[in-house]
Amino acid sequence: MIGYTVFKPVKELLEQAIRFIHEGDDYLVVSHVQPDGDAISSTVVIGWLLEKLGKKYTLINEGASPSRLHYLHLSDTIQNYSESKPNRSYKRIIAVDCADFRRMGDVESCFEDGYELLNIDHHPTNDLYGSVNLVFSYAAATVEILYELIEQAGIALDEPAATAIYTGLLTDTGGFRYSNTTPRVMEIASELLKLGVNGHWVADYLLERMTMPQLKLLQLGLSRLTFSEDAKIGWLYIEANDLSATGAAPEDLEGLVNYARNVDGVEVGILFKEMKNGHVKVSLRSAGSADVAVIAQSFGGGGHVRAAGCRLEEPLQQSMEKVVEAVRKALNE
Ligand SMILES: [Mn+2]
Repeated sequence: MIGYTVFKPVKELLEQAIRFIHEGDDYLVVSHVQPDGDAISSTVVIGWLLEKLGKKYTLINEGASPSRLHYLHLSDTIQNYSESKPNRSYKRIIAVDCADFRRMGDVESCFEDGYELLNIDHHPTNDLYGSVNLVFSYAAATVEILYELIEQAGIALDEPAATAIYTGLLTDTGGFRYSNTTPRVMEIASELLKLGVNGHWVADYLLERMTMPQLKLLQLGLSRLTFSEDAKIGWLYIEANDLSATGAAPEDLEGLVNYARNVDGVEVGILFKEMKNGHVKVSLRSAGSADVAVIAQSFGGGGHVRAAGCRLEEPLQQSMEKVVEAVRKALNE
């Protein structure tokens, strides 16, 4: 756990972040590679805030936004760095939902020398790489911190901003089901509903609806589901050409790992995703008895106690053996 908040009261840190936002007038807002619901929501909420304050800003991420999040206000203005690079550099950066500097990917190449960065995040593994760090690991999502920030700044939320915050909360709590669903999360969600957010529509659209390619990918994944002898570890894998074979989008992999973890008796579920370059992306989910953040960190990754990830520069088969073995060891400790 990051002990930073122990030394500085929350309010003081929020004020420091608000000063950072007021001081400049031209910002680059960036989230992590392969952005998820919280990443995109946080990006557009900062965009909304900067717009309110009359600041100039550019929203950018390495990689495309999940198409399902197109309904979010300003989401169509997020640039995809892999497709078009800005022909200028930026002095003031706001990074959201990025546990470490590398998570921003190549976007860092448009940071000016001597740049100043506001780091807003909720990952316990955040290494405080910003000039100002607003990092609260008790927050369920980065948007939860943004809600507190906007409230502290005395700015009234409207429905589009509220819908974005609600979206980030919903996705990072797995539909208000994970252990990070605190009383505070529900209080904030309640306030957002009062502002006109259509909670039923957002939940149905993001969590229930499936595209046909998404279903085909799920079928394929389930057909490969494997368990350890004691059935405490479950894992499945997706090969590099499976996405194109099924027509599924990268974001359709989200949630797949839960099918491995959700089985009675399983302590850790793992999804192995083979990338086009042969490297393997690993998602780990724990039912509670293993700290998967520690396991992910031992492979150079990170995350939370119950949800973490890492990458291995090794073939799929070897990666699976290594990670399953590390999980086995962790469970037997
Ligand atoms: Mn998040």
